[in-house]
Amino acid sequence: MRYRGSVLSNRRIAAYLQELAELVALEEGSAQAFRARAYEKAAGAVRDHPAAVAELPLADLQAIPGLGKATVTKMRQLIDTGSIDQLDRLRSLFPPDFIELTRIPGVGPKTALMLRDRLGVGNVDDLRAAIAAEQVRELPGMGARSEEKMSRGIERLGLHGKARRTPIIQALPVARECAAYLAGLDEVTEVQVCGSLRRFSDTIGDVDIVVSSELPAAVMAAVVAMPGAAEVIASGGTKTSVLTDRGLQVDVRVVAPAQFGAASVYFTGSKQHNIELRQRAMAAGLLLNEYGLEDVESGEVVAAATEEGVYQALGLAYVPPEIREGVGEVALAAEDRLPHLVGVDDIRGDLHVHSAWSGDGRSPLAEMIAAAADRGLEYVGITEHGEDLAINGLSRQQIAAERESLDELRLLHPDLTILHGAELNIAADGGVDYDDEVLSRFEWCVASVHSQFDLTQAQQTMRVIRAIENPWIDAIGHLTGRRIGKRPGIDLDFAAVFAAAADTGTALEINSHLDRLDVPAPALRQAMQVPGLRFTISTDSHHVREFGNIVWGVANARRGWVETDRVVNTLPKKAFLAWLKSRRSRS
Ligand code: DGT
Ligand code: CA
Ligand code: CA
Ligand code: ZN
Repeated sequence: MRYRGSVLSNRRIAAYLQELAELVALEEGSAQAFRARAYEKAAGAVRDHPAAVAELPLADLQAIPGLGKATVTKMRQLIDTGSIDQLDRLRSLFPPDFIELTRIPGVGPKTALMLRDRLGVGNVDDLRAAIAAEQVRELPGMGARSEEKMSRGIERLGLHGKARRTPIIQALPVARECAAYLAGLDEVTEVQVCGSLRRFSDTIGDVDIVVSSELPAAVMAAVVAMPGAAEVIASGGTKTSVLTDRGLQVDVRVVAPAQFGAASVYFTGSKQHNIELRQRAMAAGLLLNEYGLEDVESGEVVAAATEEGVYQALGLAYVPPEIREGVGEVALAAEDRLPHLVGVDDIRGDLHVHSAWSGDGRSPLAEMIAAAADRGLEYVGITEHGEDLAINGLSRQQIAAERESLDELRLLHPDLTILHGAELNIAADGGVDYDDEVLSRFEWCVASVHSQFDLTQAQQTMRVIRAIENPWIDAIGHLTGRRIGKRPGIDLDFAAVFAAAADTGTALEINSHLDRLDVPAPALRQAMQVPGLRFTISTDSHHVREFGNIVWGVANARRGWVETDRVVNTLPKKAFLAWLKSRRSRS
């Protein structure tokens, strides 16, 4: 019998297995980490399996590579009953509030358990109180410095009180689902996601959606009944706020179709951008609000239906949403001197791509390359992990074998230039994997920090600059190593790093993964002040599906005011290869 008569998708089953892996790791500690890894691996296998695994007979399930016997038993239970006993037990042992503790730097699973057993700490707020009372320093292995490190981590992650913000990777799918639901309503004419999410901020306070309709009451009723709305905070004639089951607030506002543009401008913000628009309006004898732009004296509406119309009537070039932050863009728009922001269509190559040769790669090399070719890319850098990365890295023998297999793939895809490269690991002292002999044979090297996130700013800056100065390294991958909302980035002297990168012609990667968006946008704005500094925008794909993430990297670059001519993978193939050659012969 099947749970509620519906078939569980592979994605759902994989999510259960992933959660199981995380909780098992918490319970068992590092000694049993292999069990957690087994579930993690199984999750990947299920996610990537072409057929719906919930419909497979037991024997076929067991035949899927990556699925052990114990895992298959758990999956059967899930498919038949809708839950897994072990998972239920672990969930009650480790509620989400408790797990959140383990994201704080300096609080591993062991420490979190000790905090709970000895001090009754069950969530981040409890921990803050315990730190304030100087109780944590009394525990074995802890001290005043551990307390300091934990409270800094709590601040930097934004894990406290009202300032709690949702990482964009969680907010975006919620917003998309809500927007799709609203767009499907008969009464709704147009839908626009606004607020910080449209500006592509990396964390989101709440989701703002503007819809246009002639029948606001019907729309508001539909919002209250929206699937995924766990609680209604407030519902009025034109605005309804709901909370999703994960605690994210969604504000939906309805306006008449004739006012849709003005409302979209107003609720996209930012507050400071809006203030500057209103000041400009006032100076011209106009009044700007969420209903439109009108002439103060005559009361006549000058613009309201479209955003373009509103900006135009204010004498401004259209300001792309990603840079509506009130940091100088309005003045530039008035002079028609807005930056020429990089666009998705400008991207011609992807320079950070893994395949199943890497331990964490999920699609075979041939499929990754075919996918790159299908996307119409002119060049691709295959960058498997260097050998210093435990489990995932490649030995010299594997590198040689991969290089050989590329010959055939190049024949299959004559229009795609395939660079055989690597993603090297920047060690604490700034050194990288392999020796010069191996390094000299790579055609493209990215180098990234994957360890030692807690060094001092001086140490981190030194290690990254040493990598930048390494003649074999063409680009620095995900510069800060942050995972938004989970791990703060390494502490860097950006000015020093940017100067070194400009000097050596080493590019800085803008990593597209929604969890990373690294280099962060504020640092990009700073980097754009440094003449000669170049960027790559790459996906860091581990699966064929991830090439599409390029849109997020580009959006983040736009938010950082990055212009097309600064991004080397917007160059046509010939020009790109010439750039690469010139920077490689410089060393
Ligand atoms: P968030 O939600 O903290 O990530 O940031 P935003 O920018 O989405 O801010 P939010 O949700 O408070 O407001 C949405 C937009 O509405 C904001 O970008 C600017 C605009 N706005 C302008 N004036 C006002 C106002 O007086 N009240 C509110 N609620 N919003 C305003
Ligand atoms: Ca918002
Ligand atoms: Ca809001
Ligand atoms: Zn990496």
